[in-house]
Amino acid sequence: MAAAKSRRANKQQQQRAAANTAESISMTTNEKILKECHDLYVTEKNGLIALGKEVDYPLVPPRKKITVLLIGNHSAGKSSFINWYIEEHVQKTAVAIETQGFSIVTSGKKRESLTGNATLHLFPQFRELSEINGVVDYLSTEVATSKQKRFPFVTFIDTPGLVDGDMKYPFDVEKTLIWLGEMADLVFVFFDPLGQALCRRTLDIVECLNAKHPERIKFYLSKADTAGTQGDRQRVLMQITQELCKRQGLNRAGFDMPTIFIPSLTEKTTCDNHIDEVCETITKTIDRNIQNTLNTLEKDAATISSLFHDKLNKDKETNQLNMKARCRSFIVWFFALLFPAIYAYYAAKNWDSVDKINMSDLYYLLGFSLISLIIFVIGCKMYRIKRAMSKKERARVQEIIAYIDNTVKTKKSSSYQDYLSQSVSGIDMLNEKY
Ligand SMILES: Nc1nc2c(ncn2[C@@H]2O[C@H](COP(=O)(O)OP(=O)(O)OP(=O)(O)O)[C@@H](O)[C@H]2O)c(=O)[nH]1
Ligand SMILES: [Mg+2]
Repeated sequence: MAAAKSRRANKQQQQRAAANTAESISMTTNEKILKECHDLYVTEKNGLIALGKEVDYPLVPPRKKITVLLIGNHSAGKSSFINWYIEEHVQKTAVAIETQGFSIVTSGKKRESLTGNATLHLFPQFRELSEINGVVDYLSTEVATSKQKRFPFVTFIDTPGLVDGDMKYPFDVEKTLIWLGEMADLVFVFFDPLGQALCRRTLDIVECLNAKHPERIKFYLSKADTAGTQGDRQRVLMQITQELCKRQGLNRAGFDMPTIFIPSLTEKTTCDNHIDEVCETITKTIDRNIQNTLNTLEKDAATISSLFHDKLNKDKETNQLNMKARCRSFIVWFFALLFPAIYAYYAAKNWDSVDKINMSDLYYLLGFSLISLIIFVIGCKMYRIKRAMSKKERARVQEIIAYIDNTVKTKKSSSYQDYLSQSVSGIDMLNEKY
């Protein structure tokens, strides 16, 4: 009996190791794709961000990870879910109010805990949070080395458990959660059966977030194993759904609230566990992020290339206009010189001696000189030359266009192929080409 049990455990271990290896292979490809895309944006020489600046097309580097925000009432199991997902105990969990601030859990090379300021350095996208009084003191980051599931592509934000009543937070918790919810790719709302599942604060925030990005919000009945019998669970679900539907902003069609629980935290239960669906939702969002990154790269490369083409065309136009302006001015200057020349010719022809020069000749001379001067000034005014690119500058722009059209676009295509080859067979990909 014991031997059979150990054989089963061994088999399970082997299966898990195999699954992890398979996952790490696909992860390496995806990681490689995201890194390559990121590098195309940030490299010093010919980085898309630097090139975009030259043509007034501001760009931000693509995100390597998606952000998942977990909200819910106190003790709903938010921190336990993160620990379960990454298979590492980085977040404190207990029945007492545990998470009192905002904790960012991200993957890295070394286990490390960062304070608020260090967090803002690591995640500049959160800098705006410092405008909300007191938040930075309650902000931290946990860097974990886990490579489990899709953790290398996810940044979790664990939030303080919400409670109603007199509980005072040392910062504006609603405002902070709404701000975080707007920048997150996914917002998981955990309702637990025993706790204050219908906490007004949680519902207010969810309603506010749902108004803007309903597709990002996913509701779960967490710790579902603690709900008692199947009938009790049904009643809890009904109660929560009714309470949610009372709010106009949350009364939507196709409402779904899967039941989830952490397998290791439960004894025997007959409850259905849909925790794998949560992982699937994360995986789908990561995959969408990779596709979005590649699509954005394609769009940005095309836009920058066309802006540099415009720059070349504009320069060509400027050169043509400059040439026209030069020709016009030269013609006008020619006439400016022609009048005094004709006058000088006739004067020289009829000139006998200095004594014979009379006043009218001098007036003619002055008149012609004045007319020439006026024509000359008109010529100068017409000589309006705009700055055009030097030969060297034109060559550089052409080089940039060639780099984007050849190197960047080729890299994007090969990255797409690599990405698709993880899920689609070679034959299908060949068909795609035609
Ligand atoms: N039975 C069972 N217990 C769970 C489950 N998830 C979490 N718990 C327990 O519930 C308690 C609270 O879990 P936490 O993960 O700390 O909850 P939290 O939402 O982070 O709580 P706060 O940080 O206070 O907001 C802990 O004692 C966990 O062990 C679950 O799925 N099933
Ligand atoms: Mg917690």
